[in-house]
Amino acid sequence: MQTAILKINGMSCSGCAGTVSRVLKNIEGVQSAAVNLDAGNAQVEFDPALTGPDAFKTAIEDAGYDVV
Ligand SMILES: [Cu+2]
Repeated sequence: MQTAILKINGMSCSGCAGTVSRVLKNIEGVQSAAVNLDAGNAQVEFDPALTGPDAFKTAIEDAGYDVV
């Protein structure tokens, strides 16, 4: 497993954090996703053979948030 920390812009409430968490966990190969609303980031644990930060960025942007 590998861990990535993503900085996310646009999350304004716990609903946003929940959405981001859900889309990340829906990606095949993602083991866990911990979204911190106050810090505006997400810590993702994933299998690098199956997925990676590019897929996380795409999924988060599709959900309406920005990865910086
Ligand atoms: Cu919100």
